[in-house]
Formats: sequence, structure tokens, C-alpha cells
Amino acid sequence: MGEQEILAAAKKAILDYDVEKAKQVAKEGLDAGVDPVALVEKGFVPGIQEIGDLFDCGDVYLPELILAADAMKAGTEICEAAFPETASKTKKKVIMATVEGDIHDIGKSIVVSFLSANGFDVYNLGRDVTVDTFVAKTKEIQPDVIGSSALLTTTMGHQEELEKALREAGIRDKVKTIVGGAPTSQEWADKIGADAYAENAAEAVAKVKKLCGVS
Ligand code: B1M
Repeated sequence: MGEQEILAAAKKAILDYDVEKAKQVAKEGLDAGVDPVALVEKGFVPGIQEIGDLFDCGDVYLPELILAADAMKAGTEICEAAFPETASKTKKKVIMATVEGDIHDIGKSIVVSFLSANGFDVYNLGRDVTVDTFVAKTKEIQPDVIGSSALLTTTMGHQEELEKALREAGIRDKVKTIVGGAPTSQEWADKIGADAYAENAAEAVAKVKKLCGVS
């Protein structure tokens, strides 16, 4: 299979809710020399986005969304393990998590992998993480940057609560913050007082580097 066929097969595996096929395509793609980042962004992501659109229209339901997400995770995890690593560590620490009430973590995991591959020491706190946990872990780990991901309009408000909680804990000026996730934007980051917003994983790396003064 050529690259375009592999990317199409990756997308199809998601649309078919096929975990085994997603794994197989990821492995075949990597063996064939396809860039793992391209495999995720141009193969698997368009598949899950189409499922999201179908869900939005009522053409697929939650069980199918869950199956598609399982296939997505299976494929992207294989690709993430193959993301090219930079030679040097930055010695900068980043906390990353999806906010409370939100279990979407596929995009956040991709961001974590990109940051790790670019030399950051990433503490992935997982998903459905409370503001209190963000604050406690910030005190414990003393990261340079805190990243929060929110995929729901009903959960993005926790990113604003995090800003407030960091101020109340007296540690807001000791750390930089970055927000991301589909309903968020630069306007949202500005409104809540976050230091940065990133639309995708590559932008997240560039913004976190800038926040840390790393070139
Ligand atoms: Co959910 N879901 N979901 N879902 N789901 C969305 C987000 C939705 C847009 C679908 C739709 O209606 N079209 C919609 C939200 C509507 C809204 O709030 N306006 C929705 C809904 C409604 C729901 C439920 C409420 C459904 C229900 O129960 N009735 C429910 C909520 C559960 C909860 O969290 N409490 C739910 C559940 C689920 C599943 C569990 C089935 C599954 C998630 C599985 C998992 O993540 N482990 C799921 C999925 C897969 C989606 C869609 C289809 C795909 C999300 C995804 O993985 N995208 C999504 C529709 C869509 O996004 N088109 C949808 C691929 C991923 C690579 O992109 O996550 O955007 P993304 O991450 C990107 C960027 O956003 C950015 O970089 C990433 C990589 O490029 N980024 C950051 C993300 N975080 C960042 C942090 C940063 C920087 C950049 O710095 C800190």
C-alpha cells in the first residue's frame, strides 16, 4: 500500500469501529515508513472527526462513538510510541490533564506525546481531574507549565476556575498556563487569563517552548 492508501485505511478503520484494523494499519504504516504524525493527523483524526459529525447529526449514537474512540486510541497509541524524539531534554516540567467532568483524552494524549518527544518532562494527570488536584500537583511538582484540556462546552469553565484557584493559592505567578481542546480558543484564553492557547499538538509544543523560553 502507498501512503495515501494507508491514510485512507486508517480513516476507514475508525469509521468501521475496527480496533484490530486500526492497530494493523498503524503498524503497517510505520513499517512502510509513513510519518507517525501524518498517520495520526491525516489518517485517524479525519476518521474520528467524521464520526463526531455523524454523532452531532444523530446518524450514529453513543455506543458507536465509544467503539470509534476505542479504535482511535488503539491506532494513535501505536503511532505515539513512534513519534520522533529530540536529542536533548529541556529540563522543563509540564503538568497535563483533562478537566473535571471530561473524559475526552485522545487529543490530550497526543499533546503529551508531542511534548515528551520534544524533550519536556510531562506529568500526565489523566482525565476528569479536579481543580484541587491541579493545584495540589502544582505545589508538589512545581511545573513550569500547566496544560488543561477541555472538549465540552460544559467543562471548559473549569479552566477559568483553575486560574482563580492558582491565584487564591498564591502560586499563579510561579507557573505558566496553557489551554486547549475543541471549544477553547485564543479569545477564551485571554478572557480567563491563561498564558497561552494551542489549537493542536504541534502548536502546543511551540507555545510551551515559548512560555519556557526554550528554542
Ligand atoms: Co464526545 N463529544 N462526548 N466522546 N466526542 C465531542 C467533543 C462532541 C463535539 C461530539 C459532537 O457532538 N459533535 C460533543 C461535545 C459538544 C459540546 O460540548 N459542544 C461530545 C459529547 C456531547 C459527548 C458526550 C456528552 C456524549 C453523551 O454522553 N451523550 C460524552 C461526554 C463524556 C464526558 O466527557 N463526560 C462524550 C463521550 C465521548 C466518548 C467517551 C465516546 C469519546 C471520548 C473517548 C476518549 O477521549 N477517551 C468521545 C469522542 C471520541 C468525541 C469526538 C468524536 C472526538 C474527540 C477526539 O478524540 N478528537 C468529539 C467530536 C470532535 O471532536 N469532532 C466529541 C480527536 C483529537 C485528536 O482531537 O480532542 O480536539 P481533539 O484534540 C486536539 C486539539 O483539540 C488540541 O490538540 C489535539 C491534537 O491535535 N488539544 C490541545 C486538545 N487538548 C489540548 C490541550 C492543549 C493544547 C492543545 O494544551 C493544554
